[in-house]
Amino acid sequence: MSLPSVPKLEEKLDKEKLDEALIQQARFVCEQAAIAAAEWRGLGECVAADKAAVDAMRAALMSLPISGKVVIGEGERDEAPMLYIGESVGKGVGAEIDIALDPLEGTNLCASSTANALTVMAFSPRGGLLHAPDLYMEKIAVGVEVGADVVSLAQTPEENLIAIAKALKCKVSSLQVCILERERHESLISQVRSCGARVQLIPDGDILAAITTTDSKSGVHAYFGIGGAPEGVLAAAALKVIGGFFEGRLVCRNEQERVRAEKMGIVDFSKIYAMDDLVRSDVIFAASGVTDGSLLDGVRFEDDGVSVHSLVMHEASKRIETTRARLPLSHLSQPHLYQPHQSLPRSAPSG
Ligand code: VTB
Repeated sequence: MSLPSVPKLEEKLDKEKLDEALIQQARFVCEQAAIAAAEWRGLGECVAADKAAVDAMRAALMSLPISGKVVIGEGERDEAPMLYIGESVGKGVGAEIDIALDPLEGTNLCASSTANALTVMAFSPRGGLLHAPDLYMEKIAVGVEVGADVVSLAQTPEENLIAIAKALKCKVSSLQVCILERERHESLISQVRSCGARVQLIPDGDILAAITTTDSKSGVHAYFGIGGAPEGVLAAAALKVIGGFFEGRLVCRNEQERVRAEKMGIVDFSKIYAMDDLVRSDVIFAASGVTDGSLLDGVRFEDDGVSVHSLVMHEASKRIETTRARLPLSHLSQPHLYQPHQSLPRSAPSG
């Protein structure tokens, strides 16, 4: 039996250098997609906004010195022209990276210029992320203060609420659960309310909803409900770094979806995926704000450039940071759409 070798100092430093480069690259990719999407804010054009984000994200990924493979993307090769699952991105040199991406999380939010549209991406070493098919996923997320093994999709919403209240030493009536406002959640919403807990309904954006549970000042104690499976893996990546708990269970609604899942090796739809099943190794998570939101500000178009607010996190180094990049106008993906009057100051100038 051989003992695992202790990495030499140079190897350790090389790994740190590589991680640092990947963190910067992940941030750069999200910034580029956010700027492109922001040019479509409020124009009511979901498809165009999404396409702009996808094109910009792909161009940015292609410029990186990585051997990247999209494992969570915009769909499969035959239905998505770009950033499809299995697509190779990057220059084909350097680190072998698996990539989960959501170029525009909340296309409706962007098209209607409402809060919390983001661009989101995660990098992981090859094999580090569950190759989740583009199906729905039942999800539950809580912050680190609730603790491990408190909530589970194997329990009813009532059991979960009682367990959370016990862990937080509060009453169920003090709890607030974030849920996507969808018809499919009518029964879940009434179950939560009949326990006495409160419900915060959101129109879209359940990656952010899961992240919000980790902020003890947010007033949101849990996220429950069914959203996209790709968004589930991205939420798990974020919670793995910040500290929090997430479970997911794929939802298969018809034969077509079952075949799609089977092609990706998934046959057991009763399986509950813990955070470590969804994200199996080190991970870098990055997000940039497109519209103003509770976590990140939206892109600001200013007279001589653009500013982008981003969050980057790295599991191994437990690094979590927000940054504000100012990029010159030459970085705009579609300069013809740039209008200086789109500048959105934080508060109206007085006088
Ligand atoms: C969620 C949410 C996304 O899709 O996963 C949701 O995070 C689920 O799909 O922002 P439906 O819209 O079909 O319910 C979004 O709302 C849009 O991608």
